[in-house]
Amino acid sequence: MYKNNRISLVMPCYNEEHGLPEVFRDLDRRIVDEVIAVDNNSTDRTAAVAQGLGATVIREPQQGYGAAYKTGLRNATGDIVITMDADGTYPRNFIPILLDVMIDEKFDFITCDRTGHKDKPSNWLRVFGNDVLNAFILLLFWFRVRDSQSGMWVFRREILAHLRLTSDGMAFSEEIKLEAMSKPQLIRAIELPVYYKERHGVSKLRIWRDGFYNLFFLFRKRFGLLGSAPPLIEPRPANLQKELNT
Ligand SMILES: Nc1nc2c(ncn2[C@@H]2O[C@H](COP(=O)(O)OP(=O)(O)OP(=O)(O)O)[C@@H](O)[C@H]2O)c(=O)[nH]1
Ligand SMILES: [Mg+2]
Repeated sequence: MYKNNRISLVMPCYNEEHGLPEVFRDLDRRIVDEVIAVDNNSTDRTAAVAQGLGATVIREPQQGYGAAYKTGLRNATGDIVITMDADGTYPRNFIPILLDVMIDEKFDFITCDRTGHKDKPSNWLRVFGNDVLNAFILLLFWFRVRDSQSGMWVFRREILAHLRLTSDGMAFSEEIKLEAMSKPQLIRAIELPVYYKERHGVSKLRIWRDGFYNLFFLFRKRFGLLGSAPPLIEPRPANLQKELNT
């Protein structure tokens, strides 16, 4: 619990037996009530390691970062959801700060920006690819994001009722930002800097393939070629929503 909010952490996990212990090493379980590890057909000991560390393991047979996230987010029960990779890259010790900003400043969605800091100088191709995708988001959707590919978000679970999330792949990361940050009348969103470390275990990112797929995805999203997707959760009944707002 944090300031009377139940907190869920959701992580997509594909062969992350080496990354998971690093995530839990400094995860404050007094704050995070529920950890959901979505095991995506791992061939290593991911599920056993996650369970041993106290996570709830959910298996998602459909391969992909987005497919794993959709299942994990549908099953999260917290008032506030935090996401991160299961590889130790995102800072667990920023969680209370991000929650403070979200709760005290009344934000609904925070996306974390890694571009200001890296433990080691990063692969230039990844930085370049991220910048290209950020530029196309500006061009096509007319809003600015510094790190469109970041995988750490903090948000009120109830906003999921307003998001149309179609991607089953790596483009899920840019899509959740497009959906959340393009509805300022409904969802108060902000991008905040965090630090980012070297990952434990092997990277699943296929730079060229995922980069072009994510670029193509932006065009398909912009021109309505993705079909529609139902929201991951039901909207709260209007009478209850009114009571909450009063
Ligand atoms: N690529 C990929 N990742 C998956 C899948 N299912 C779950 N994941 C998880 O999605 C997260 C992101 O993948 P990473 O390999 O960390 O990709 P990345 O963060 O862009 O690259 P790194 O900086 O090298 O970590 C990790 O926690 C993976 O375990 C899948 O089917 N494909
Ligand atoms: Mg990662």
